[in-house]
Amino acid sequence: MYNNFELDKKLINIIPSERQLEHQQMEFYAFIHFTVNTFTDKEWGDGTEKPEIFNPTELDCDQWVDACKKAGMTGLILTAKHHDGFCLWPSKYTEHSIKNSPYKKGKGDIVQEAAKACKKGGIKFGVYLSPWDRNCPLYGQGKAYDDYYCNQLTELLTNYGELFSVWFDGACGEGPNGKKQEYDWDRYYSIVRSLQPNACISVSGPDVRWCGNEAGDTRESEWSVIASKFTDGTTPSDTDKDLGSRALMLKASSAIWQAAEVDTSIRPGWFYHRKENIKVRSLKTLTDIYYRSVGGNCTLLLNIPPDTRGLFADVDVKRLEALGQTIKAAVSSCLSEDAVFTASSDDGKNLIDNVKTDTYDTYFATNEGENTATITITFPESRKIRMAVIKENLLFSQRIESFTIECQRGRGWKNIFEGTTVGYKRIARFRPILTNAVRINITDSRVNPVISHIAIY
Ligand code: FUL
Repeated sequence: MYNNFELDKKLINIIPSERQLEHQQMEFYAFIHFTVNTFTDKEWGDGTEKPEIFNPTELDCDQWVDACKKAGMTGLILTAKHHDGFCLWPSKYTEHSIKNSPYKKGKGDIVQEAAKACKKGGIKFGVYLSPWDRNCPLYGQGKAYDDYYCNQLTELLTNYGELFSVWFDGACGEGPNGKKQEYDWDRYYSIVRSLQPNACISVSGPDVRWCGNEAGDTRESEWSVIASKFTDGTTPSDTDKDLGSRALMLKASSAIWQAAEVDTSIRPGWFYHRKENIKVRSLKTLTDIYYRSVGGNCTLLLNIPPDTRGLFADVDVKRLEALGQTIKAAVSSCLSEDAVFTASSDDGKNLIDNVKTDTYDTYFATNEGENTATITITFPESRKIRMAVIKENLLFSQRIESFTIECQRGRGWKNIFEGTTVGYKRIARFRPILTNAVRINITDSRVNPVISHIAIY
């Protein structure tokens, strides 16, 4: 028996909720930062901006959705209100909104336009509603502001169809009267749960965790089973390097399921600035972020800011399309579909061939306590391989601690990849190599590995 069995048995009881699982399966979706800042060329408005300056001349949410879909995205989250307090929908509770702007002569509703475009395009929709409001005079006055915020939340959660994410930003600065607000998070959460029970409450909320940076950096070992409190009374921070290793979990007094979301922008800023047209991230950088996040047990929330016309700039559109093509091409021909899979051992009921199909309905597992496994994939003839995809069945938690990939060279085996966590999905990329067979060695796992899918490309 291996050392950590008792701890591991506890940890594998922690699994995602249905909404968390559905959210993770979305993999890659868009963030849209759009407000008065787009017109003032700023990143943070101070709330004194005049609604008259908000005037997108060619706004077309179908263009956004189309570009997102070409990139392979499955949803879109819109900043309905950023820190400046300006609302992209005609909220009943403030004059600081689109209804006092020249856009559609005050009759516009961009939350509605975006929601409709998503529905039409078949992708999901979510909202960002900044709790920090630098315009609202009630900000910093406790319940009075919470009432205001909850009223706005209720408008967004009732009038725009089903939402997949309600994204709460943790930023909490001073309001117009120099005061800070203590947010009544529990009250906000209960509104989301009652009005949009399927939506994930993201970032400053229980369902989806901020990855800890806005640069697109990822952890080598990304755990979704994480410590939420330690025995000494302290709590971990989203920016900690280690959130879920066994060594850390030994010090935890409670643990939860929370997968990481990588939020980053296609440009240096979150909002559009013309001078950043030459700083749109390269295809190589974006591809790398995609593989490290979606292929590293995270979801990817990539921001694309519309310009003053209300459209994505041409360079961004082209970059998104190229990204989508690159991602798609990489998995266009699966080399393991007709290969023979064998496993060093199994639990007698879960055949190794189950991993050929990408579903949680079937899976491969070893016996309890057998925390290692070797899966051999033999091709009908030698093939040039460059990538392996491994997925755990998250209904059985996240278990794999480490693995290696080898390929057959002559009579021996050559190590081509070493990894730690797998989780929802691990995309292992390596230098293209010609081989007859691949071996995936699960070198350590909690209790026993439960794998839903393996594919070689
Ligand atoms: C931060 C904000 O201050 C930025 O403007 C942006 O919205 C980012 C996603 O979250 O907290």
